[in-house]
Amino acid sequence: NEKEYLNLCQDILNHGSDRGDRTGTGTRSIFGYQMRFNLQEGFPLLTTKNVPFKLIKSELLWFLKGDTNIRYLLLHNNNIWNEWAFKNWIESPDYDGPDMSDFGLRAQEDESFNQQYQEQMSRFKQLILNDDEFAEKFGHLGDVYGKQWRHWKTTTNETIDQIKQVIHDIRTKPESRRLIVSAWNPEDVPTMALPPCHTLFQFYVQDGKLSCQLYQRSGDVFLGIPFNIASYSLLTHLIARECNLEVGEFVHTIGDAHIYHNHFNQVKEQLSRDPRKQAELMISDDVNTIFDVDVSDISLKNYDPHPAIKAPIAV
Ligand code: THF
Repeated sequence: NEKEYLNLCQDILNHGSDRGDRTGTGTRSIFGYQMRFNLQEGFPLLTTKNVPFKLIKSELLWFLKGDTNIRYLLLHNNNIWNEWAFKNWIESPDYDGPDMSDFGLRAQEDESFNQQYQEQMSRFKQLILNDDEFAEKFGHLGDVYGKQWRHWKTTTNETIDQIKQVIHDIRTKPESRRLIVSAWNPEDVPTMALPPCHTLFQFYVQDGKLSCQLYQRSGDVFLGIPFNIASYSLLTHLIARECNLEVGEFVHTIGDAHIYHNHFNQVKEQLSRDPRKQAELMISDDVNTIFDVDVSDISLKNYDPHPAIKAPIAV
């Protein structure tokens, strides 16, 4: 199972093209790749490095709540989306600190700048947590996943709850070939902090088992993809439970699958490690519906990974 991921890494290192990218970091990339994870064999959280599952849980529950404000994530000690909200603040007239343009790259190259950046970032986080008006103004990432999944806006000013709809359709028309949720809304793309990487997913029911395929337009293979695999596998478990089905497969299809140049050493370290037995996912029996599931209702049994491997995120 985990071999699927390790093969992808090796394939990019061996056969990828070195390319520039939006973030200025540089990547090695291939186009069009598919991995399959049989969810009956265990939960596909990577074991060749420690992947922080609690961050994956709170991010997915944040999407499922239809929330697009990072305040919820910060309340759960989840910092993975901070940079994108921070960018809105430092580019606004309200920002009164030192120049933060291009902070992602400069923080990695210049230690004295990095200190300034850390100071501004912690000020930003405190404001989001403690100042309602500030959080309302700068905590939103635009019309990202939560908005499109739960409150897709129509031309007639109604909203479509794609998650509720797809659950209803899975229950009533399991053979449907239209069990789709789309996060890609061309009208909203220009105002999103980051246009959705996980563009569209589709469900499929066979022999009482629910499978899910994700089309991801762009994948940061070292940092993002391990999160995405676990996140959509968890989503498949949650939706299956809601529909009284077993889990089938998670099929992960990626457009531009890339490794950032400053992640190469980390990937090689990871490839030198042997995968261990997969963890088991546990969802509390107290959960009635996935719309009121809490982070504490979801846990892993027997997750025994190799140590974490640190890497800088490209912004
Ligand atoms: N931008 C880039 N360049 N890569 C991405 O994967 C990505 N995401 C989201 C939005 N923009 C992206 C954010 N998802 C980490 C993991 C997922 C993220 C962002 C950051 C990360 O740094 N993970 C660390 C642990 C971090 C921690 O402990 O706080 C890790 O080691 O896994 C694609 O969804």
